[in-house]
Amino acid sequence: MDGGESHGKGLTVIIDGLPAGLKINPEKINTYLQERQKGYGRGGRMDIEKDSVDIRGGIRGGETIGSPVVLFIENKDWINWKEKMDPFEITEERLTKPRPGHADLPGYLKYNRRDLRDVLERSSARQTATRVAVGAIAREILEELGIHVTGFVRQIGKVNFPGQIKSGKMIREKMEQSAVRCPDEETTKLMCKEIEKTKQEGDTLGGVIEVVCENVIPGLGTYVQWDRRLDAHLAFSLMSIQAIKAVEIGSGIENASKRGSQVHDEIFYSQEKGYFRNTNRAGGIEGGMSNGENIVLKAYMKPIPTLRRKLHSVDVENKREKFAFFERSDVCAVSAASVICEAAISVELAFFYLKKFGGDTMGELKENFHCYKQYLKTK
Ligand code: EPS
Repeated sequence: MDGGESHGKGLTVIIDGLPAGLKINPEKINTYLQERQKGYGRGGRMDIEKDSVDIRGGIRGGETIGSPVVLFIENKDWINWKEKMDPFEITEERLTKPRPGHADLPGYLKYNRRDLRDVLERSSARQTATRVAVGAIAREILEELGIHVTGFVRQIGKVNFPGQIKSGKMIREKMEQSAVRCPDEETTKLMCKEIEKTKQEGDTLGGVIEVVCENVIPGLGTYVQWDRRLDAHLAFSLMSIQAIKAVEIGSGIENASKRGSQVHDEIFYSQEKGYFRNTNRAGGIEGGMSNGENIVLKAYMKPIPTLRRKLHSVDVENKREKFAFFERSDVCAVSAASVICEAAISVELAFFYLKKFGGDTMGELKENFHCYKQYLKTK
């Protein structure tokens, strides 16, 4: 559970259910938070913020102690919004011209507000800073179990990187050097050019993020109840990120127009590898369970709805035709979203590992995990 407004004092998140004995390094959390802030096409707000984590509970001596972990991330911009964001002050200045594509209008109707700021403050993607902080902790659990999750930018606007990615781990360095978290230098240049052009035209851009999960054991999730399927949970966690409007598992979209014989990944066996496939169109999930191949997902992000180019709207005060309001904003946040998708999938995977292998402590979790791996070798 997390809370806090975009221009309020900061964001708080409480993580319940972490095993005791997990080593936590705040610097690693901070590096990850700062990774989310980067990316060509981000707006002026990112020059103000320098996200870092303030640990307020659940950790002693550099490790978790079994109690809820409480994290706080300060909003440096709050100082500039102190009066407007005061919990008791009533400000006369109001936002009344909702942006198409944003939460503004439905949120205003749902919560019976007079000022659209009441809606935009919490619906803002600022909230994703906490998801990334939680993701940094989830990654520590996954790392202990040898799992790697990589989220990179596949497409911005119409500029697509068509290369095959077999291992996310291998492209990490290239991706982190790219201004848009795309592992290819040439495509990065084209993407930046496209962002610049869009910015000059007062418009915004979306794109596609790909997440690859490596070294995942078979048997996470289950078909026995529809609400425990791994693919459903992973899709939910990506769809819950602001501006993500579609999710694809493996080559799910293309598969729909092919024949079964062209789609399903045939099964092989060898002494060294055990069961394996030569293709992975299923994206590592069959029957709602991981099958031991890489889990591959794509998240499709719509363009940001705050744009300088005017969009038609209605003033909610007097119902007159007006243009939607514009505030300082990002032109393209697909690279930030790739960090958020990576974090969100890490959280979900860590949750499934904890569920399968249990454990009040990291020791217990690892022991159960190794027993299962031994058992798999006998099958
Ligand atoms: C956002 C608008 C911008 C973004 C913000 C999300 O902020 P501001 O209104 O302060 O210019 O930069 O993203 C973040 C603050 C962040 O940390 O990612 C919006 O309206 O969703």
